[in-house]
Amino acid sequence: MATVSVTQNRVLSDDQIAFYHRHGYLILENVLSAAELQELRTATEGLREERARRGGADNIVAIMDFALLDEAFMRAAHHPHMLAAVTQLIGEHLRLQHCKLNWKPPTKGTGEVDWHQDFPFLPHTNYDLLACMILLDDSVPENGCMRVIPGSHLRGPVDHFANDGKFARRCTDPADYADDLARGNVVDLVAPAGSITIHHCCIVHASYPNNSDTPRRGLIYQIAAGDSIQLGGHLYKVWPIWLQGKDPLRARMENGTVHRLSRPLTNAGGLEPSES
Ligand SMILES: O=C(O)CCC(=O)C(=O)O
Repeated sequence: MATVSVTQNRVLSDDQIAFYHRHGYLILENVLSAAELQELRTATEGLREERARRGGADNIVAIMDFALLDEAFMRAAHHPHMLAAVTQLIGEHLRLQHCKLNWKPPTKGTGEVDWHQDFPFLPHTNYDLLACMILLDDSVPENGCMRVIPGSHLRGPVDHFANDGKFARRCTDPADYADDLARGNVVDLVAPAGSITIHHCCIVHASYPNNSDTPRRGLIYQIAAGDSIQLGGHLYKVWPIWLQGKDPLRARMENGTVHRLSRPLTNAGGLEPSES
């Protein structure tokens, strides 16, 4: 696969980089041009129409791997400003770990997401893993914006398993968010359409339901440093999609990265003979 050269652009100030490392998130306002935003909205509408033609419901909430469905989405994954920012945060070799279109339709109460971290869904050898969400709509609490607990990423992965041992897809110990909420240590990621929010894989976050009359569409690109290797869990097909740089062919282990896996390590596709 062709590799893309490494960006040398600095788009984040030192203060923004320090903010990300301290608080675990960043909001980059108005990154996309009007034309870029329009192209992505058109592609998104195309997906909705196609699903409607196939008899799918109108209330789409998530489309996994959406970037494979329209070139505009894959172009957006390579957005130079986004990649330059991510390079400044986690380095020059960047792999698209997976992607998901989160579409909260204007149906009262849809799309609420409970408090969770991303990391327990997809544990890696280190924490240089983050999600960039390109906002296609103005994002506010009424239409279902994300909320984060600043600084919670510094606590590392927290428990997402229920008493019966099953992966619960949410923080199972309220102590991991309730005290923060009581103290007001919570930030709503409010930003205009065309902005990009970035959040660390260990930040505890949630998302409001959409209670407005308009959709809230967000394109989420989960990006891993080249030497951050997935250990198991959900979504663990490894995408050989290098957004930038190349495979450094090494795994960097971070102290303390011992995790329960949310799924057994099995070969979902079955065993295939292969040549070595
Ligand atoms: O769509 C959102 O607001 C974010 C949802 C979320 O937290 C996630 O998909 O991990």
